[in-house]
Amino acid sequence: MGIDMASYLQKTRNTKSTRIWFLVLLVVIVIALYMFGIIKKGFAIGLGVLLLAAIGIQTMDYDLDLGTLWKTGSVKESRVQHTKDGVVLMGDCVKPAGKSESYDLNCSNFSTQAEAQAKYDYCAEQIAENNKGLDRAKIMSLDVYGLDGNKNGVVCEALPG
Ligand SMILES: [Ca+2]
Repeated sequence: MGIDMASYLQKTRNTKSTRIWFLVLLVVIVIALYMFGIIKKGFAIGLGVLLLAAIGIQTMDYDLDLGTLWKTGSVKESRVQHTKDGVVLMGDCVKPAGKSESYDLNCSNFSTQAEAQAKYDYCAEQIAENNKGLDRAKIMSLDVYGLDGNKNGVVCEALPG
């Protein structure tokens, strides 16, 4: 029984929904502490805002690297995402979830092949930097923005050079 519980906790500890519920619980506690007069209104509001922001971050399809966020102040640059196979994607090379995301890129977003290739190469470089030991073929197969249908490392082959 003890072991089951431990493995259950191990499994749930890092899942997003667990973290969100934990944060919601903290919000409830802050509200309760304020209602019982244990903490001051300003403090309660401050904490509440922080917790709600944390919940907002958790509900996105990526995490934020807080160190980078602190340094750059940019959410876009601080995005961190782990693919199914454990590859780390960072910053504006994070793979967008849906096609509607404003930062999703398609070949139609570029006017020349070189422009699209530059973006792809930049992300391939970033991925290599953040994932030491990952080989080139694996990076090509990731094709973060889906610009390289045949995964040969040359993107948007239909665009003018
Ligand atoms: Ca291609």
